[in-house]
Amino acid sequence: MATTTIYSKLLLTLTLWVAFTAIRNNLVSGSCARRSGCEQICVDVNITSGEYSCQCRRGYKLHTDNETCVVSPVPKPFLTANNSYVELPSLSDLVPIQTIIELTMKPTSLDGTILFTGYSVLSQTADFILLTLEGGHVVFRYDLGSGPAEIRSLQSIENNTWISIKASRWGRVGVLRVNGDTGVVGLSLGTASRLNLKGYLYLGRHPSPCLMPQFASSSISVTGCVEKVVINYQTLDLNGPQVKNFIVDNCSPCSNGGPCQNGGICKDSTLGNYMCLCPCGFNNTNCETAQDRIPRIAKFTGDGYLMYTDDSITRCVQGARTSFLLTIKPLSTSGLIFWSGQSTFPSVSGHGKQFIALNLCDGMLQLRFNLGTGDALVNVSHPTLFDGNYHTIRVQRTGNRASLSVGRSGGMAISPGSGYYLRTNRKVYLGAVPDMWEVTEGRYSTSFEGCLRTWIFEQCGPVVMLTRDFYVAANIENCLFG
Ligand SMILES: [Ca+2]
Repeated sequence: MATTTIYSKLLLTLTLWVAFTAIRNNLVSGSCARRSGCEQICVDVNITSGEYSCQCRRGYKLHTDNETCVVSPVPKPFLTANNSYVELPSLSDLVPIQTIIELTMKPTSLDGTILFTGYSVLSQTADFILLTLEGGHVVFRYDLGSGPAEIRSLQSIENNTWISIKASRWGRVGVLRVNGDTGVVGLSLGTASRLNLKGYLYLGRHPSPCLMPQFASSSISVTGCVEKVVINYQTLDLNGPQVKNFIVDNCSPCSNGGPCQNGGICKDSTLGNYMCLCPCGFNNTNCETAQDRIPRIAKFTGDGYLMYTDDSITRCVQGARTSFLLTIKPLSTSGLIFWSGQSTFPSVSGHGKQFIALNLCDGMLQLRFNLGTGDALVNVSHPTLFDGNYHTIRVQRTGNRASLSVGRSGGMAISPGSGYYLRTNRKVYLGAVPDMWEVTEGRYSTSFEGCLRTWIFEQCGPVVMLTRDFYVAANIENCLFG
């Protein structure tokens, strides 16, 4: 009996030890766990190579040492909708004789309330201050109790550009300056000369526009980023503890499409920075430079991609067969060349999402696919793939059997399980896929660098005009000596 008890205890101890070791090994398996100097957040980039990246919490940004976090500028409010507002403490009696409002913003609409404080039908005083945009003109209205002043800017402002407004009054006399112009002068009616304010100060719309004076013709909020509000030389804290926000976002370089021109797509990168994905035919930081002609041979420089949705292309990729020839000139030894897959992770199957991908990995050409029953991989190395010439890659899949070849090198693989048909989201990418790490579930993180000359679907579809038949083209340049 006693022997059995001791044996049970030993077994239990052993089981616990095995379980503990398994958990511990699992915990320390990532690069972050093994070695990380990250001050706040560490993210494993590539567990095999030990690559990791440091990130910082909101309100901080990564120092140039890539490990420590430094306090970053507090985010500014972005009024996103016609009923957005930021509620700030009352100015009360700070501004009775003189009121100087300096406001910097980037409006994304040309009509609406910018700033309002004062009068409501509930308060005892008629005094108010109101700044609006009306058809692109800044209008400054105020009432000291005996009738309003209305001062309208001469110039109209442009949408989505930074403007600075300086609206001041001294006694009944008011001046409105926009973007440092010479200004327009006005005078309030009657004899009242002191501004007696009650109630909150609002950026954007008053939460109850029906309580505003009838002069406040605009019951909607202007939209856009508010950078700074200074009242009588005191900068207001737009993120203070008493501040309330309603439908307000943070300003970012990509707010409202950002600075990208000619249809470029703005992507926020690290805090305060952005990247423009330029459509075919345009390049430079903000896609502002038109290329002489749309490149016939697509050059990828590490941040570009082409996306196709045309049925004539997607039907040659998904289903029972995938078959195409792609002529490439790689300029770096790693990067995703081709991707088509499902959008969402099918949590039920346990085998990851379905996809087919062609990539370069340290000089090795790889074809990887998953038909819902596990990954299959073909590795092919070709001695002259990086000789600066074009090489034609052949990809062929019939059901669960696929082959990859370039020149005289080739290989094939059969995917595990019973999967036969490939289901994708009917999008086919060349060069990269946006949010690559997440979309490919960590399989790929590097974009293709090099040139793609031709893409031919054998036995299936068309000769694709790479730079004509796309649905989205981002940062594609011309391969000049292609
Ligand atoms: Ca008054």
